[in-house]
Amino acid sequence: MKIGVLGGDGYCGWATALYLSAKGHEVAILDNFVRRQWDHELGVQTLTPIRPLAERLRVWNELTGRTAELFVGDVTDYEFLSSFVSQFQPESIVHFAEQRSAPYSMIDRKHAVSTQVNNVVGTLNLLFALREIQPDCHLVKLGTMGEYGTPNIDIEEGYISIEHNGRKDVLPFPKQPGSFYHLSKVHDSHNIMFACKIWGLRATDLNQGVVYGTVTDEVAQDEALINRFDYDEVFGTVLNRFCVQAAIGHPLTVYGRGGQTRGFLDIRDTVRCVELACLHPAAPGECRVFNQFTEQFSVLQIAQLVQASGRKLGLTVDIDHLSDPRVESEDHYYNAKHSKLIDLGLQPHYLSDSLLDSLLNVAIRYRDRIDTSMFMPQVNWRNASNVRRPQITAGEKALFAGRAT
Ligand code: NAD
Ligand code: USQ
Repeated sequence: MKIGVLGGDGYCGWATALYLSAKGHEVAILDNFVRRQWDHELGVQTLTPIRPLAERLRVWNELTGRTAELFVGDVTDYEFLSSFVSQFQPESIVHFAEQRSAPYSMIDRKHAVSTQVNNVVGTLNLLFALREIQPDCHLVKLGTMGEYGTPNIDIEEGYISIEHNGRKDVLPFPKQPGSFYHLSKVHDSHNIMFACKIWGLRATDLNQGVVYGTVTDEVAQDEALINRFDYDEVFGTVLNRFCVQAAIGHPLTVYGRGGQTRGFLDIRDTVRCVELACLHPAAPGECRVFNQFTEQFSVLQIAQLVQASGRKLGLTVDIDHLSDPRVESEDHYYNAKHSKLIDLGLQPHYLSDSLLDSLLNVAIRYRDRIDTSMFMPQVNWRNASNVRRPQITAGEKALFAGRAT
């Protein structure tokens, strides 16, 4: 298939673009590198030294003889986005190109607004571009499990049958998101559902859980293809953060009691789920929702698993309970359905000792790049405006040290 990967310089997008390319699909990557700018703004960097996109794409194409293409630009720029759709004429578009950090969206008004403008306008532009230029193209949009929040009932895949005052209907599952970022995904979902209904577009909203891991078969083929491994308090996801903390003997930063339960998946399953969605497109006018995760854990369970694996590798791993900087339930019921991707053939990678060992080993390998000032949370949900202390990255410290001598 011809598949456009929007946000292909990012964590999920890069792994997905290479996987789809390796499977023989004709892939085009679109990105405006704004995520690299956000890292500069925050003074953070990925644990792994990622190369510039043009360089890693050239290495991939040379290594495999494929011809994955690159389009540099912003999805909130309609002229650019529509010219991409006209030129590439994709059969599927996988849309990862959003600001995806909950803490980033909670820093202050400016970051809340920029997150929602970037995400909602980008997706709205894409819906209009598809309608105008390529209405049969299947939109595979990355949503999030966090759209649902943590209701005291089972979470269905997108829709719920309700009986009310003697009448029945199937309605969108209620949404109770926990950050301005998660809210942007809810707004996207509503816009996508509406566009499918009025224009007959076809879409799959992948409500993804928290992703972990960094190595996929494709990025393992050359050091230049290495993927991101974020561990800072704004962009680092919880299991990746805990592995980096364990690698240098820093206590694991469990927020509150740690009973917060979420759906999780290995990045190797992210890429497979996306391909399954592309190969089995939604029908015209249909807006499907798949819950994209493979297992659910509480944050404390995750910390205990990392602790046990770390100890086997001879690491000292303590668990700290910090006051929770977020407003979220620390103990709650959680049971989310996730059978639709399994029905399409997904064979999950479950979180195992060997995977934790390999994640810890990646963290140990790059331990010289670990900056401990990125561990403690500085963005607090209760503040209207968070002042983040200026941070100096490990790389900058080395540069300054070099200059001083
Ligand atoms: P990421 O920040 O690593 O990658 C996002 C990419 O999109 C970046 O390369 C960025 O430069 C690009 N981008 C952002 N706005 C853009 C714009 N306006 N125009 C062009 N490019 C733009 O994020 P990720 O972890 O790969 O997440 C990708 C998607 O998956 C997001 O939509 C996120 O909400 C969703 N998701 C991620 C996770 C996770 O755990 N990482 C979990 C659930 C859902
Ligand atoms: N947490 C800790 N300690 C930490 C970091 C996080 O206890 O050091 C807790 C958080 O309080 C939260 C849970 O771990 O309860 C998950 O936090 P996270 O930062 O790993 O994930 P989250 O903010 O939910 O966001 C990530 C991605 C986002 C995606 C979401 C999927 O950044 O793009 O949408 O996972 S979901 O959680 O299902 O909404």
